[in-house]
Amino acid sequence: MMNGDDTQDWQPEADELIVRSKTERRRLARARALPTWGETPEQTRTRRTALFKSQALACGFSRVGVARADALPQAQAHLEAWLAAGRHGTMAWLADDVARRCDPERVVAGAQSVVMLALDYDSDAPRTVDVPLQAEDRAWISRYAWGDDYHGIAERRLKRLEASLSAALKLELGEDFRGPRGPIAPFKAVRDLRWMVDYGPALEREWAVRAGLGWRGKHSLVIHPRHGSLFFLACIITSIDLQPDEMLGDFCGTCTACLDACPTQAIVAPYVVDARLCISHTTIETTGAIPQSERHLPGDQVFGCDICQDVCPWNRFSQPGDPAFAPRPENFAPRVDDLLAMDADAFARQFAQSAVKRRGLEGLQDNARAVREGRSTALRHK
Ligand code: B12
Ligand code: SF4
Ligand code: SF4
Repeated sequence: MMNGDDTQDWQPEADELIVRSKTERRRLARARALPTWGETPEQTRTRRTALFKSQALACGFSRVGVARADALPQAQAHLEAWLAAGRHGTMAWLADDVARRCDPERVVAGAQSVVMLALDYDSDAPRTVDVPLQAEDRAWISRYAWGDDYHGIAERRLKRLEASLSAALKLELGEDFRGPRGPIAPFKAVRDLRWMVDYGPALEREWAVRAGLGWRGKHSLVIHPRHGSLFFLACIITSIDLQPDEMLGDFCGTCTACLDACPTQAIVAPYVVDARLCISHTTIETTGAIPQSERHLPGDQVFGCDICQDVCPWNRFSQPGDPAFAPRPENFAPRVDDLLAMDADAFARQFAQSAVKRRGLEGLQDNARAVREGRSTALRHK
């Protein structure tokens, strides 16, 4: 497969493909991802699936899986019940346009496939449960925020992936490209391929499970049998027909370690998290100061929470992930005093690249105060 630059200066003449020899045509077809004459629809699908997957890995994603872009009526019912119970807390945006979130066709006209991408972020650094945080007056920043913010990393890689797919496919899809519901304009990435990470209109875990990237653990996160759950997800919805992957089984069995360990009982039932009780919500999603009624929730966690994943047996053997997420030493279990003494410049220096910047200096210091209050009063939940 050639990359975009290789194909840019090549324009087919009207009868160029006809006069070339069969071998030459095949070579060209392979090189430029043109459909080989005589290729069956199944072969085209297989070839395009291989293209998506190889390019995704080449762009730096750890794993990739494909699901059929079906509507998700059952997931929609679950989501609506979850929202109706108010479990989304302050994240009002999650209730916007629920139908769109549960039907890829509403995101990309003629959607046929959902491509799910994983980005591993584990490291050799210890788990929450192994660090004597209180003894040293330290607080926990979630593992996902120790290195670079995954939104920026994933977006850059998704843009590269989109560019390389567009370059490889535009010649063969070109003017002839039709979606399943009638004509669609010539291949345009915005129309026929839309990527998103985190905040887009897609239930990423539902798709990841369907795309064979793992199963939904009882803590609600997706777990892979060899890679654990410490990976981010990104998503591409496309009108291109790709070969779906097999789903994996559910290997939680009778284990309840995450439910038992959650200090705030936020996992209200297997697979269901009430965000209002989840420390991650309190310490990341709160705007301004944490309300009085919630100040007992953070415990030792000053930003995000890893407890339910750190006790999960499937994370015991996970390997260090992408170097972009390697921990910066200063972000690992910082001292509460240091956070409270921080000024705007120090905050920018330490967290400019990290997801922590989202909470802002004042927010982070309010989180740190809540940790301190919990330690000095009977507010602690454990
Ligand atoms: C909102 C949100 C949160 C909220 C709510 C969490 C939650 N469990 O829903 C808060 C702020 C608490 C949160 C916390 C975290 N998050 Co978050 N979050 C999201 C976000 C943006 C949307 C999730 C969503 O739609 N929730 C609503 C619920 C209802 O959706 P759902 O769980 O998918 O819904 C299905 C199931 O609940 C099921 N269902 C509902 N009821 C029932 C009942 C039964 C019986 C069954 C079987 C099923 C079932 O049906 C629903 C529809 O399929 C996603 C990104 C995305 N766009 O998907 C990231 C995402 C899920 N978060 C992620 C991460 C990493 C985290 C944290 C680990 C961060 C941290 N260290 O602090 C924690 C983990 C907390 C936890 N245990 O869930 C990753 C997960 C990666 C993975 N391997 O799974 C995601 C995918 C972001 C990303 N792009 O990587 N998060
Ligand atoms: S992230 Fe923390 S608070 Fe939220 S469900 Fe997991 S253990 Fe509970
Ligand atoms: S801790 Fe146990 S129950 Fe929870 S997700 Fe992991 S294996 Fe499943």
